[in-house]
Amino acid sequence: MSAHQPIYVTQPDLPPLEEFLPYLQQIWDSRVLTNSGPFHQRFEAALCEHLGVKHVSLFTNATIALVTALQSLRITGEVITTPYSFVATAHSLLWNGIKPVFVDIDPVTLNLDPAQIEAAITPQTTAILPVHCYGTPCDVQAIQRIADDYNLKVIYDAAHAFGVQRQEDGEWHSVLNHGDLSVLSFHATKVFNTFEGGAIISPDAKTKQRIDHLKNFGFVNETTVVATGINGKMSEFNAALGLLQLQHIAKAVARRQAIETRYRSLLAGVPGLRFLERPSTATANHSYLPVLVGPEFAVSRDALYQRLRERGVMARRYFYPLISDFPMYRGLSSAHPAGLPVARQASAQVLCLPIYPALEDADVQRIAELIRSARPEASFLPAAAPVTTLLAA
Ligand code: T4K
Repeated sequence: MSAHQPIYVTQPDLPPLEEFLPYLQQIWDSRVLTNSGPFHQRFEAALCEHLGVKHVSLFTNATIALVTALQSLRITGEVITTPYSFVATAHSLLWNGIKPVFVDIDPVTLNLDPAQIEAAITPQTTAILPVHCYGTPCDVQAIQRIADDYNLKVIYDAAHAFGVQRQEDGEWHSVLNHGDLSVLSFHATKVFNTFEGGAIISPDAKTKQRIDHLKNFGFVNETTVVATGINGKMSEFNAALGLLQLQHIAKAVARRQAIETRYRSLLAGVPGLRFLERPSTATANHSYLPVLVGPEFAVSRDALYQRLRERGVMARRYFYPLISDFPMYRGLSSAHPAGLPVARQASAQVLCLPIYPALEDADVQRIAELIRSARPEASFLPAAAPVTTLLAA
């Protein structure tokens, strides 16, 4: 790592360019650039196979996919969601004229706390929008029980959960099969990227068809429009890249895992620093590496963030501020800080360390040393000595 080369929280993983050129050649030859072309269809089929899901609808990004997922299930009124996420989660509700109702998160997983959900349900509640934060699965069974009891839909924001599986009855199954719909992101910063991209996972062909109509303006054929759809289509370029990226994802996740293991061992036992526990009943994609910087750590979270930045290490505070603190949300009664103590504390303590396949072991070592050696800045003047005394001395 050169002193002049910043290290960012992530760096997109790309295949060797020469591997992508034949795909580009096919697009140039066919002149089919978008509108469900051959790569789009092949990528959807390959994703179903790779992820172990029934139906995939590709999208231009996860935000439009979330907006469309809510439309497809005709969600209205109020939706219960987490304040501890990227702002797109709640924005997708406002874009549909739906009122977000924030409830607190679980202190271990940092996902929506099922124990808080019931108290937030009103006659206007139609759905729950949880997030598998950092790829850690939500308590899908508890959430489904509540949804069944109150006849609510569940849409998972699974932007972080590419490839994550849960152990169920002794077998491994995709976490994306839970709820009514799940939404993936293939943004450049995600563990699996198509530059920009996203997808909705649906359980049956009819739902997929409705979603596919909605992402194509509502067209069902050349002359018939059945819904107020949007343009959410993924292009052939992104789909072709995704198809190729699938060949490399296993190696990328393995490298991420090795990096996480290294960080954990180098930073083991540092007072006040806590890694999130990984549930043994789920696989991890190592998309993010959050640590919680508690009061026993040598310096505050923000001082550590600043110390790293000054030395070219751009760790990020995902997710600070809380969504509920942004201007378009903070007037909601559910946004009041008193109701969200766990989310508030996590947001004040979290720091996501750089993790991506090209990150070198020496970089991890240096970042860990920078964290281990953090000390409060020495104050310039002794605290008790007034300036006049010093001048007189
Ligand atoms: N739901 C959840 C739970 C999400 O986390 C997200 C997105 C969404 C929904 C919406 O998904 P999309 O509609 O985006 O598909 C980033 C991403 O832009 C965003 O996609 C992501 N979550 C969020 C957690 O992180 P920023 O503002 O932190 O991105 P940025 O540009 O600062 O990138 C972080 C670092 O990554 C840069 O410092 C350098 C590196 N980088 C970034 C890009 C874009 C690169 O090396 N190359 C690149 O092309 O939001």
